[in-house]
Amino acid sequence: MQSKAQSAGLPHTLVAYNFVGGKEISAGEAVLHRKNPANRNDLVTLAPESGLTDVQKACEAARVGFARWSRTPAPQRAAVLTRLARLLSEAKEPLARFCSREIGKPIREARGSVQEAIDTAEFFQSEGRRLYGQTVPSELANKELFTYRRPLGVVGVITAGNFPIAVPSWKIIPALLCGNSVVWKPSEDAPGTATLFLELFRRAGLPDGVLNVVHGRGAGGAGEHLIAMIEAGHVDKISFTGSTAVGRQIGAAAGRALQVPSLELGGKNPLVILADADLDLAIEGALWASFGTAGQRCTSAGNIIVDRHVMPSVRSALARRASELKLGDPLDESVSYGPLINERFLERWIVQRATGLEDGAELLLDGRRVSPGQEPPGFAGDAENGLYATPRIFDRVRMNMRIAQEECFGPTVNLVEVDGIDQALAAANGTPYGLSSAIYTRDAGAMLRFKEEIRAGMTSINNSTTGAEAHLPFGGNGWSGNGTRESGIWVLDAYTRWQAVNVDLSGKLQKAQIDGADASLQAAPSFAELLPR
Ligand code: UN1
Repeated sequence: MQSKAQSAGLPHTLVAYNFVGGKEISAGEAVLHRKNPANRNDLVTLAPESGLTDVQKACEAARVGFARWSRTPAPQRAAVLTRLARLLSEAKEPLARFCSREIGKPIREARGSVQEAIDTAEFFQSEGRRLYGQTVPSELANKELFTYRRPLGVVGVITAGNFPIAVPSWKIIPALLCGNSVVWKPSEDAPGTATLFLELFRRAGLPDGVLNVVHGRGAGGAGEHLIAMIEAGHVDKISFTGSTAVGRQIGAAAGRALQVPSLELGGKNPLVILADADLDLAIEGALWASFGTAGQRCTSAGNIIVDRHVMPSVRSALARRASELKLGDPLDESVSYGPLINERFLERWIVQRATGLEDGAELLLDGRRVSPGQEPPGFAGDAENGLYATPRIFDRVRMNMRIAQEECFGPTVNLVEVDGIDQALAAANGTPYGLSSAIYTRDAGAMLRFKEEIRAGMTSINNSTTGAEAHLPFGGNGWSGNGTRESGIWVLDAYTRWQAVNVDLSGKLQKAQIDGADASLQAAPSFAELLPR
């Protein structure tokens, strides 16, 4: 297949297209401009701003694609994933570099995020030869019972900008393997990365109409239109990664249509350090959980909950190590983190400083936007044109403060002092979220209690809150999601429905719960005969 993703006459600018029914559809009048967050003069991608009709057409094309794809044997569907895994491996470096330029993810992390998609494709290529149902014994003679996984239909996928390859792969790959067709609305922060990922799906040999892409904004744009398609009867399932507020809207629309959406939402993830912890390991983990990806992961640590006996050491080590982090151009292999993904995240992160101070928290490290003349030591970026921010650490934070409760994408973390495991657990469970969690301790009893009592979908023992592996269930509870999970065998339940089938070979009408029950009663001695007369 011929690809038309090309430069716009502007050097280095990629022109993204909508992809509907196997056809590339260029932008009309409304165009999204995606600029490099490390250098706002670098126009990375131009993409269509899709309207309601564009989204509707994509859903119609997906309905047509579904008819054929759902009847393609699962091992043949999986063969596309075998090729996709190979193509992703071959394209890993250029894809990672482009992703790094488009959203500012440090190049080492961008490679990791492509690897996550490779791992996912490899896992599900083999699942195509399983996708097991069950054989179940019948209560009646000459009768067989079976279960089958059936695809749902058209799946709408809406994804965020912070993991523009890994997270879409978690949704699109299993949805397709299960026999569904997809309409994908990628993040407006990463339309170019989405287009390159789509190109690989096309080259892997996906038939027309099976994967359709519509670009645009979420609120008031293509994302909102795709959600409207649920009640219009054009979409059978939505899978969404993004904010809790939007997740609630999707949940309401899906609920009215009696659908179960997959919702991966926000987090305010606790990382606990008990008094007996290996402190060097804990500081290393806390640093990576808080400031890796500039704190822009749904699994980033929000509250570092520290036993009072080790708080002085944790406070000084964390402040020192955070102030030594190297900020700069994400393509520089040596940087700890790059810019924020967009202005919106930067603005909210700036407001969070005032919110924390108003509520009585203290600044251990006063993270600020990097501006020309005010660069931190070792800074290796463009302060004038990049969206850079230095690490912020709030100290003496109490769990009832807004900064302890509200998610904030950006380099910021809170220190919360506690006394022992009971208080640590209360603080760790003290937000409405429940995505990821971590504890550092050498005490097996404390590990067990944390595993059993923490209300989070994911728990690390002596490891960071981030870095879930691609074949373990990923997802959260409370404000972090509706309990659906991504990845591994667990995600199959999100993209299939169970069908129960019975085959009766007896040649007569056998009545379940009636004929079988009577037959066993006749064989048993009569209960009445046992009673004295
Ligand atoms: C996200 O931020 O939406 O576990 C996903 C992690 C990554 C995925 C994060 N593998 O941190």
